[in-house]
Amino acid sequence: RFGERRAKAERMFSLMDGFLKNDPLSLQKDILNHVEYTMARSRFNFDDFEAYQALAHSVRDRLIERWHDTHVYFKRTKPKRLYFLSLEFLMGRSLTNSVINLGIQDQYAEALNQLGFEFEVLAEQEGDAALGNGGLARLSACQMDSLATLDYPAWGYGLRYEYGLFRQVIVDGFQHEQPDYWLNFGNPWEIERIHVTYEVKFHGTVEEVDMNGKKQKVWVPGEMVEAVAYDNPIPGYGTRNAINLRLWAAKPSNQLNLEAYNTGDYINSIVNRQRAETISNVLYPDDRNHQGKELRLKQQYFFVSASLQDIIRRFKDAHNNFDELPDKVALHLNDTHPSLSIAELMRILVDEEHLDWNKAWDIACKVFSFTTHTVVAEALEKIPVDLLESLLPRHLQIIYDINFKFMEELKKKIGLDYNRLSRMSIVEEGAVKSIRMANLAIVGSHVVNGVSKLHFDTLKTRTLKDFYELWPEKFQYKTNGVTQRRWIVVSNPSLCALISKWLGTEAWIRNADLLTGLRDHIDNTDFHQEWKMVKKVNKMRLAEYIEAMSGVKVSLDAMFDVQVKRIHEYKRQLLNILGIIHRYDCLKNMDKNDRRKVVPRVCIIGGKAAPGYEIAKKIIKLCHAVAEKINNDADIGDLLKLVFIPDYNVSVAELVIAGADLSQHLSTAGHEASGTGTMKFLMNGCLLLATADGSTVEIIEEIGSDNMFVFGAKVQEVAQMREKGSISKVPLQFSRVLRMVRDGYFGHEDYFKSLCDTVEIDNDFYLLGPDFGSYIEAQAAADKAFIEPEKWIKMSILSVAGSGRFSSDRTIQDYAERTWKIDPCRCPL
Ligand code: AZC
Repeated sequence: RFGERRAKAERMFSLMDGFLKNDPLSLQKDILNHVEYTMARSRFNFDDFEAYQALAHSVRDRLIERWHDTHVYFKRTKPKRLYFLSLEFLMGRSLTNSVINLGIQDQYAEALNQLGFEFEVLAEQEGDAALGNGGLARLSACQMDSLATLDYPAWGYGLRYEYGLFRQVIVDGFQHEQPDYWLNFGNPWEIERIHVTYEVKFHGTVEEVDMNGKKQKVWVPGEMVEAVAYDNPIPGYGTRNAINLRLWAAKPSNQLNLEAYNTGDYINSIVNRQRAETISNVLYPDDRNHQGKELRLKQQYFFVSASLQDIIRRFKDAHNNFDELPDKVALHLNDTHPSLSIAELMRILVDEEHLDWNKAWDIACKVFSFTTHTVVAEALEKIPVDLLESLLPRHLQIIYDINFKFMEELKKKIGLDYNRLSRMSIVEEGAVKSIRMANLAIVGSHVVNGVSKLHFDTLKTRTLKDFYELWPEKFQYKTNGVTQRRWIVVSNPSLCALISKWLGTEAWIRNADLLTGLRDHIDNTDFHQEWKMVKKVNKMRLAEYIEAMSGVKVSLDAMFDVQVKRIHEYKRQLLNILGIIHRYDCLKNMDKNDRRKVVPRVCIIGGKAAPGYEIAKKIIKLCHAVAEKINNDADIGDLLKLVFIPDYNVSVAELVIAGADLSQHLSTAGHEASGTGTMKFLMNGCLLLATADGSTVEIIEEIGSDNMFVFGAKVQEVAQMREKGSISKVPLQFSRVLRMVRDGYFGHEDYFKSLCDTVEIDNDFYLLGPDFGSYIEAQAAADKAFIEPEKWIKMSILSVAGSGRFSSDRTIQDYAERTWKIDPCRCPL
């Protein structure tokens, strides 16, 4: 039999002529084959979208080769693996990123040229994969890119939502949400694995059975759903490795409910089965508030159960003793969303693998690590006990058991300090008895991470103080990073070429620390000229986009000033808009002579508001109302424009960030855990106007506060100001612009009333009033710097030169060494 198998393998091997070839002619043949055999279109008649799809399929073939080899290699060498569990991944587009990471961009460009197509034009046909909300989700995507590039043996696990984050449509200045049915036209980047499926159980009861004289809990489920795997290859740059992002979709279970069929209700039983699919249907569009929704909990457990079954199966294929689990598997919880994994792993180890509780717990704690992305304790997830009891009865018992043991241990350490015990308990006894997911994650993990130095300090001294005092050794931070592959190489090709030229190497694409080399040319005027040209080209692209989206023509001489991110009160887009009103007001009161000295501005704002977040939606409307007034004021002309870019997403970000001169990061100090937009703008030579919050504090350390515009209350001051009340510190200009809004200068005064109320003196939680004066000063400093192009360009160069530390490669390496304890595993060529 062995001989037979071998002969078969040899024959198959001889039929394949090695790897796919990457010369332009072979690429052309492959693309045309896909036009004909995959798209079923005629080779003489296909449009740009079909060309994109055929192109994507040819890239996918090449990805699959590497992805296969990488798996085989991991399987053979059995390294310790990392499993990155996240309910959200904001991948954006894949085409350009893939060909760049595969190292075959030029070949493709040439191949397409000869066929009469332009690569960039086809790339525009791709829609975004938007399986996430904001910072946390894009961070996961950047980290996957770094894991692949640094050769770590890692897999990502997530959910394959049929509807990604809603599409934002603006009608009359109001946000409307439309479904993002991103799979409508097929998704060439995924591989459906119809044979990789697992049953996921819900509801039912827990029974106790006698097993060889030992009592054993058995969960008898009331509902079953099937999880099907969809694999998304993630290629590394400058390596053959391509890792996997496995996303689960829900399908009706194959375990037929025979009774329903036999009782004759055939139609209804099919309809009921079909309902299973709703579990993975839609991404919750709320990025901060996930409290107590049954479907959300179902999604979380569906995800956790499928992923853990898959992980444990793979572990058991290669190892036969669970003692080895912590040496072979690291499970990372990206925020609290996958925290049920801890209870699930305990259930598997104790109920199914019959390990003793203490042993299982010891293993679990060694395997899990956790990163929190939030600052305020109130934003931490809670699940009502009633809900959990009905949906996951066995897990509730396990969580109670975990908590009981934890409380016993805690009492031994801190005595009967009931206040503290109740704060730290996993179970919250309140009006609604709930499970605190963060507490579960902390208790069950061996490392708890913050996402910036400042965030870490906040966790230690405020949010997680009790836990920090108990287990200081558990707490770490890894300052976030973003991938320079996506945020320079893919999105800003002209800057990429310029950097490589002046550094004399492309090595910075794998080692961003080399960007500091740009400092060597800081006084070179040729370099400055080229730098300026690059920004100009990118501003042209952005100006065209703005005109197409909003009809507003903008001047390239103006400073492009951008604030793009989710709309939140703490991110203070309202401060920006009030600042713009102030600018407008000043311009209106200026004589001609003075106006001549003014730096023209194009203010660009973009971002989505959670559908139920009233105040955020009012901010969007206010932005449009103000824009309408300003943009139609012929007297002001090009001196000031305001545009709202609708439907902000990853691909829009690529365009906007590359074309920005100035970017704004205005969170009230102490509220932004990190912020990663800062890093993307920094890498693109855009100057930052920012509060000393989150990642900005570390950016200041790296490039110096004289290379950016820092303003506003510091973290320590914020607490004091809130205590004292801050009436005396609110400048007159602030009251004046607020009055303009209240008095209906921009119309809709009734609608904006509640928005204005949020920043009235006694109500101004995010301190817009007290920070207004220093905000206006920082804006003036930016204007002043902009009229000295030499100075501005140097600041811009120094921003990029200092951005190396904010590469996700650095973050991932740090996680690998200090948290996950994994080593690179590089698939040989
Ligand atoms: C965000 C934080 O708000 C942001 O400061 C941080 O940079 C980012 O995570 C990555 O760590 N948090 C979220 O996006 N949170 C959710 C639930 O979406």
